Amino acid sequence: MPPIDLRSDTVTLPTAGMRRAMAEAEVGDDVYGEDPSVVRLQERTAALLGKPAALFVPSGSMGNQASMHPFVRPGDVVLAGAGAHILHFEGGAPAALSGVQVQSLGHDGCFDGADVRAAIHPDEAHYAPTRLVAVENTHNLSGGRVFALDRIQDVAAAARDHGLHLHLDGARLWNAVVATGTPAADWAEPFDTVSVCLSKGLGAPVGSVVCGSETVIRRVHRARKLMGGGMRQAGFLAAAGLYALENHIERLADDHAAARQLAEGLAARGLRVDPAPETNMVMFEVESPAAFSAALREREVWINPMGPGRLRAVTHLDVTSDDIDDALTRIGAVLGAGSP
Ligand code: TLP
Repeated sequence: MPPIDLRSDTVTLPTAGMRRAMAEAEVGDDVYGEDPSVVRLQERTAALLGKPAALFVPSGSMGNQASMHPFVRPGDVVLAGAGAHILHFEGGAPAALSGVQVQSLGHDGCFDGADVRAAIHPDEAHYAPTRLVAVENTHNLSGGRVFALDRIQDVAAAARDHGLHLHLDGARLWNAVVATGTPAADWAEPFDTVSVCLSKGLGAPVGSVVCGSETVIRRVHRARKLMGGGMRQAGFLAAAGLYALENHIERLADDHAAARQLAEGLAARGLRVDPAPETNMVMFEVESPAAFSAALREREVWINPMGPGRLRAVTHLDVTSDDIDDALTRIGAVLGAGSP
């Protein structure tokens, strides 16, 4: 029985076309700025996001951390939505690498300008300076939720009024683009820095790109160096990213349809689940997520627990609609066995 891996959209393997693009990539030493494939990837991503400049980085985590590091000082406060990846899943990097504290806002990963205004500390000696606002779109822990554009604009206005740097963790911005039909540049417009991933739904093996103004990206470049993220013949990876941008954005609609198919099937089997996920993630509730995940694993359905009482299933390039039907049959068998 072949495994059906729904742990994350990070598990995809490069397609034949992507492998060919990698094998044939023109490369050079990117620390000297001499890798033509990296330069092309940066230019292409910057154009898609409507920003003047871009920088290829090894991971989404580094994209976020290198985007924040130059614009904060130790002791500062970063405001971010409840459940933000930067707070929960980056190994404490905001504190460890930049000395900042992250303060959560709102519910389900989303918040409003009023939340930002209310959270900003007074300019008085008792308080840590509030310096930066980070938005995550789509929002992972709330199940791939899209952060509505009008709310982002409201947040951006509040940030601008108070001179705060505005960062977008757009690891899955492409999913928001496809789910809403709103172009990437519109989502990116209010932000000073935007980090987008190539290695989530787009199916590239490695890499993210940070976009912003020339001045901002020069500073992010220094932070990337500081964090050890300069790469040499990185064009092999950039070629995979370019291939992904050309070939794998529109097809995210298939992942969204597969997520809806899975959610409807789980609801039909009596599980507590949002039957209409917005993008490619399905959160569902069980009493013992670890035991349920282990029972699924025995039947070769790989789904990880995600927070108390919940599991997260993610659809991606390497699962088909038939795989979802198979997964539902196997999940039904686990439930039928009274487990757990
Ligand atoms: N998310 C991973 C895990 O780290 C949880 C996943 O499986 O979803 N921002 C967001 C919103 C992310 O979801 C992730 C990865 C990152 C940043 C970090 O990207 P990488 O893993 O490339 O450092």
